[in-house]
Amino acid sequence: MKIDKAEVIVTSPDRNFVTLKLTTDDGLTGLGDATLNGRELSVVAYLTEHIVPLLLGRDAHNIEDTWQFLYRSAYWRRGPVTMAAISAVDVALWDIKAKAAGMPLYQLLGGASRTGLLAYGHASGKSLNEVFDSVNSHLEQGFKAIRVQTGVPGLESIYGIASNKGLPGNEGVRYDHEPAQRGALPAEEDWDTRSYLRHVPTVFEAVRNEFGPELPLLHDGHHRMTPIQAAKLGKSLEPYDLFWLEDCTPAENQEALRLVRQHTTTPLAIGEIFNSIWDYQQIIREQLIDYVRSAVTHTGGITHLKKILEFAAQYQIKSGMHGPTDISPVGMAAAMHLGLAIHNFGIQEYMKHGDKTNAVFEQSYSWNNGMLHPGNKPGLGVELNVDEAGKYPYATAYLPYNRLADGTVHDW
Ligand code: EZ4
Ligand code: CO
Repeated sequence: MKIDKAEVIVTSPDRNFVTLKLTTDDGLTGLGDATLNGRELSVVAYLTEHIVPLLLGRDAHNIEDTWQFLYRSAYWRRGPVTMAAISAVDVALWDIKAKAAGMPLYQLLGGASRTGLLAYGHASGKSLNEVFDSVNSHLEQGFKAIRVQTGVPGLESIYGIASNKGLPGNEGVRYDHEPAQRGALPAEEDWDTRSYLRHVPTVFEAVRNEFGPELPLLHDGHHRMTPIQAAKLGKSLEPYDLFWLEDCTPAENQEALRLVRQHTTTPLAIGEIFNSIWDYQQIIREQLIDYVRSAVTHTGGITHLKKILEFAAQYQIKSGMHGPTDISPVGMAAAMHLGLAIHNFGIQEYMKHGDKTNAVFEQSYSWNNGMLHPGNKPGLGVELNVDEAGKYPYATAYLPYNRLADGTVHDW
């Protein structure tokens, strides 16, 4: 079974997505997600110029060998662009292998370890009232775990707050929470860590009082704190029993988390911008985190993320795969198959895609009573509707960035 055709498809329903489609000589097709929010075309170039020519004629069954060949033969290893490109190849090959076997992909990964995947959604609001409304609306949708992001007094526009502007063509319809914005330049947001550290615990206190002790609550610090600030936040959130505090520090400096860990029992999750096992080596070995945030899409595919998660399992660290809307339905399906199969599944982030995206990517995964399931179609269970995809050409979009009050650029 040889790879006969490799196409890179860029489409922008609601937002930009990059998809790799492989076709074998016996007519099977496989899809892989290569979307890198705000830097999509760099992955398109990496795939088109440097990977597609290497794939044609290769045995589609040799997934591990293809992974090692692409990773090692480049010489220049790792990095978000390279690893997103390798991920797309890897997932497309798993899709093909599972279709060839006539099985849903999770069967090839060891079979189901559970009946469904606990998923969390994104509640947010500028004011406490808006936060409560958003939590209520998520409960009505069936979510059994909820991330809470809140506005901070004095800051106009910050990460994690859904805008009521909506998407182009769907103005006025809230779309939780889409940070990238179409336009020629990145939007500028505000930041002040001291105000944030003062305000956030008051919001979690109010949310706990309103919604009770049982609901799992999560929060994303989005890389803004120093280790000692993160330690302080973790400690001040302890009474509200968070499921996790995410990306509290930038963590390029893995040792930073030692200090956070020494001061707080709030569980820590990190890694959505990591791209290989080497980003995790120290923090897993030293048990500095509780959840691995990597997405299949950004961490070298199922082949590589499975290795990270198996390493994590030795230390009782669980999965908490990244699942924002910038992971395409192809990437989400890959996460669901992997999450269903591994023993140390923790939780899956799930932001529902918009209607246009759902029309481009025909899905067989399901959302029922707060739980996700990848479905039982052979392969990943996602197909790309080429006619729908063709309606939405690439549109320049950037993630925002941050400045402090004095104009200093800060981590976003
Ligand atoms: O900002 O995926 O936990 N989720 C997140 C996301 C990220 C976006 C960046 O592309 O932090 O909202
Ligand atoms: Co995050």
